[in-house]
Amino acid sequence: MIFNPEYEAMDEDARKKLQFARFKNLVEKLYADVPFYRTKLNDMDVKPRDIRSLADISKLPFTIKTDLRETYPYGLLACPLAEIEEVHLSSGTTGIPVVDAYTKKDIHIWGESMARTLAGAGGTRNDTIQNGYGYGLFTGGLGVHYGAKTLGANVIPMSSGNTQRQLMVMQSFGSTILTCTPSYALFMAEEAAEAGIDLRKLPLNKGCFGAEPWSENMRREIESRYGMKAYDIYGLTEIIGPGVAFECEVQDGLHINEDLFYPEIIEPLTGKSLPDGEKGELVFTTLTKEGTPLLRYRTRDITFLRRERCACGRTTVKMNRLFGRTDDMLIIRGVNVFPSQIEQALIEIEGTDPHYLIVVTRGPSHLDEVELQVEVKQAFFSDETKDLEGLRTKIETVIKSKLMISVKVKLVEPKTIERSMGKSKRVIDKREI
Ligand code: DLL
Repeated sequence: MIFNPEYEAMDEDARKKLQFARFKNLVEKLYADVPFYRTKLNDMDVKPRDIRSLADISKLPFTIKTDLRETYPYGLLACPLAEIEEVHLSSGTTGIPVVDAYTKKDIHIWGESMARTLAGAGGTRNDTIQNGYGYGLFTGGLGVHYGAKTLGANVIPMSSGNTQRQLMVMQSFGSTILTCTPSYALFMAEEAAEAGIDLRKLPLNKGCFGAEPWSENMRREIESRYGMKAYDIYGLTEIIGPGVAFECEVQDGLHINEDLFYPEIIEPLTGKSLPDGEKGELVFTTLTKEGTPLLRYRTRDITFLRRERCACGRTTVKMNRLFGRTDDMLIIRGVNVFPSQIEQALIEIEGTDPHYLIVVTRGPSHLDEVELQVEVKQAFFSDETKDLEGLRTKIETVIKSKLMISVKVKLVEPKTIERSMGKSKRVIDKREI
């Protein structure tokens, strides 16, 4: 079912006109209301009146994660603070979070874009949606929640974790749609098998999975274990959260809600625009956002765009499943982590050297495990009274509280982690997904 055919199955010329009107409006608003953007446009000698077509977007500056960090928390606000009714955060490179501030209309549009997403998977008001994305600052929980409400479905706000209870609820309430990270879906399937629950016999028949990389292999595995259809959904906090793009029942590429988020693909090194079909970095301009609208935001995600007639009837452009990122961001159990954040935490702990190695694996449980190897300082190591166990626990606690991920710390002797003459290798990612 197409949730909003007026926009999702719109004639392409009409959509282009709509996108242009919204885009022009955005540039005017940013120039008038956000000093950060006014300065950027002035520096490039561009004025809102120079925007005469969508193609003129290439005259405008990009926005990058550092810009968000430098303007934290409210420097990019484009409306009075009193208009903001909700704020979400996700990890930034240095531990300064990325902020998305939503007005009433932004929340309404979030609900709309997520209702489209759930309907893309075949969801209707008759569904019971078991929402296993984390509720809180992470956008997954509330994003799906608002979408379910807009769709008119029944939503069970489980949040992530508490697997035994998830399985109990799934059985008692006959959940028909599961939403969570794909790795958590597989973990739950393992637990169900151990508890002797045959998921294929439950009413559950579809799931919307995203927030981390996953593969066709994982899709096949989830589909066969649950006896359901598994759909890929994509989004990022900076733009809105989930609701940016989603797979339809054809399961071949993700439809971008392009009346709301204008996509471009660029060559990461030069910033040059690339044509449809060519792989590069995905860039979004928010077309309707009021709280924290963004111009040409560089997502660091790599994909290509596909403009083709889809059998589902939607006319929106599709993005391919992601190929990876242009930066070193890791996603550990759905939490975004930059190696630099780990380094920052270690610098503050006495007794350690900033030489470390992050080894990520995905065990038989399908959940991510992190071993953090840390070099102990020579002086600490030769100290008779050294308390290695205390130091290990301390690092684990600090990382947990600062980065919200659990790691297993392995302390190693000074100078044992391989040094590099160039870019040091901080991460060994052994996950096969
Ligand atoms: O992960 C929003 C979301 C929630 C999407 C629930 C889907 C479902 P962030 O925490 O800001 O937001 O992380 C955004 O996660 O730039 C991608 O690198 C990655 N990501 C998100 N969806 C997918 C996906 C949410 N379907 C970052 N496949 C993005 C691969 C994904 N990577």
